[in-house]
Amino acid sequence: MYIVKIGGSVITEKSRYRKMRENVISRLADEFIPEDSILIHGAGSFGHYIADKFNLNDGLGDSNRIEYARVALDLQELNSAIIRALIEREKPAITIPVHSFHMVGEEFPHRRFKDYMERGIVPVTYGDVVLDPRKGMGICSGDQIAFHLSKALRPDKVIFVTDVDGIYDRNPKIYGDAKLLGEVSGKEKLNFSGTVPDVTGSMEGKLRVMRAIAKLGIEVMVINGLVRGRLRRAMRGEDVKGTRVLA
Ligand code: IP8
Repeated sequence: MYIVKIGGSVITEKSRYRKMRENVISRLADEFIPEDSILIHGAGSFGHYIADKFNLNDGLGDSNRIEYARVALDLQELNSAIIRALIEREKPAITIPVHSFHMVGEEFPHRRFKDYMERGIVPVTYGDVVLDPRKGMGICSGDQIAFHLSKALRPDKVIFVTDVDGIYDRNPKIYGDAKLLGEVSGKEKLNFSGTVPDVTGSMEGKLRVMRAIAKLGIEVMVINGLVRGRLRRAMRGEDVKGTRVLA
């Protein structure tokens, strides 16, 4: 069984509010292998833009209810585009939005994901707004969902699909001489300066989640979703350019 997490920066233009990359969504839907898989996607400019502007991760305030509702709607629209792209390719996919069933601090309800997979339907979920017992509302990132589902369902592999080839020793978008790392464990000294954190964390935080999944004994890969064929080949178990994350 595979869990695939597609980053928001792959399927949207992060600097333009609600701007999808339709051609990338179509191609990744082509490449995605539906058998025994769960798909999680990030929010990109359908979530982070408003979440950042109205501090949604700080919790529910007197005046930001409407923004929570708007982000939930925007994310449903992004999610619908992905579900539609899969269904158009005869890949049965169904959405399981986290805001509808999960409260932070409670055990993550994984059972329905399994139920759909057992029936040959791909459960698709995404980083979302979420109920929080302390601060009213908050945000649950796709990476956190990947961790919860990995812990409960023990997939063979978790593939993180990003907009770069993998994990580098420093930010490849700033440093031309950044070196792609074939493997990353806790030992390397990486330089994360210059990476722009979004509301759910920095690259450093994402790597922490990936390593937590690897610690469960699960194979974790980071690949580039903007390069044609990489997702398909990674899902077929072939060797692809990218980074293996070790515990
Ligand atoms: O893009 C964030 O999910 P992520 C969800 O997976 C929101 O970090 C609402 C910004």
